[in-house]
Amino acid sequence: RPRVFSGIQPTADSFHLGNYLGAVRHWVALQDTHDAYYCVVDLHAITAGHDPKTLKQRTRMAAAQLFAVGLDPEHSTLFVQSQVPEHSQLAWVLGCITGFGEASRMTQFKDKSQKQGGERASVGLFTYPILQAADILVYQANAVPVGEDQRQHLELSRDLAQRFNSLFGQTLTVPAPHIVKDTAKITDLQDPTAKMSKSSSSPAGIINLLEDPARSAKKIRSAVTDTGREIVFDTGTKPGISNLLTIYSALSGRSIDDLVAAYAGKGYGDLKKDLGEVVREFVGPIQERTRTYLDDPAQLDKLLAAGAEKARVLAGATLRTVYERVGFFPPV
Ligand code: AQP
Repeated sequence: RPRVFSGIQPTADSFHLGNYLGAVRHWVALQDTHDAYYCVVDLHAITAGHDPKTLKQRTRMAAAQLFAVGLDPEHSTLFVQSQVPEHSQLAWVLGCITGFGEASRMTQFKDKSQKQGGERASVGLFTYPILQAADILVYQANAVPVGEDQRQHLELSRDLAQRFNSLFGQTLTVPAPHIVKDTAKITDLQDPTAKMSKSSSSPAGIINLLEDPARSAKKIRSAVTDTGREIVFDTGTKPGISNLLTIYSALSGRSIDDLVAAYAGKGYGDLKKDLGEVVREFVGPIQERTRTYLDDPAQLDKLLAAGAEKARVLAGATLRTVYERVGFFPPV
């Protein structure tokens, strides 16, 4: 079976609908057809400053949500990045074959470092995409389910795999992006031309999986919509309504065409009210299952430890070959 790898940062208490629809939902689908490795990337989560206690709690919350939305430990491997040291070890090697200019071209670094005051941004934030490449390559993953915003980072992972192979001999699998077009970018409810984002959206722009659905419904009612009154799907001229239709369609399983036909002659208010209800029905069971996992942290930690153990078998094998090809001394 082809292998997939993907990761998510524990940088907030809850995932938002962009994380879920752009990435995590596909993780669940792929576990039936692929050899699936998924990771809560806590090493990435310290690149922009953090609170140690919150980090541990958010790591558990991320894992609980992932199990709650349908990751099944029998069908996929879920683990915490810092429990598998091979990620960092491979990242060092990859960092040594990455050009400084090449890393400087990453647009996410440019955006995020600006927010951190330019020069004061951490070196960890700068090398973030190299660690991400190591995450993927250490599992020899064939495909990586991510949202559109991660395309450039994935391109770097491919370049680094190819470069390593040409320098040291065929070792690393070159991964392909797995980006599902329909939900590749969920946008901010208050600024429908920007992506919904933990770090840059205002609270009113984000729908969180774990928030009170009444709050989500209120945010949807206040979502910025477009001029005109007709409900049509056109991301160019109607980004606000199109975003709401995308979310509605993905959560309800109804096609966009079906929704547009159903709302012909109705107003934005009707669509928003119904979408609030769709969100409520969708998140209810997820919130309940998440609570069940969080109520038993010892059991949750055990599931994650088992995941890490399984991940280390694969990661260790890749790292041993990499070390040997690079010319390091054999392990003592
Ligand atoms: N708005 C989005 N639409 C579609 N997919 C999205 N993803 C994130 N936002 C959207 C996808 O979610 C996955 C998790 O990525 P992450 O944990 O690295 O978070 P992120 O990309 O950093 O998510 P945020 O919310 O946007 O956080 P900040 O603000 O820190 O950048 C990835 O696969 C991503 O593509």
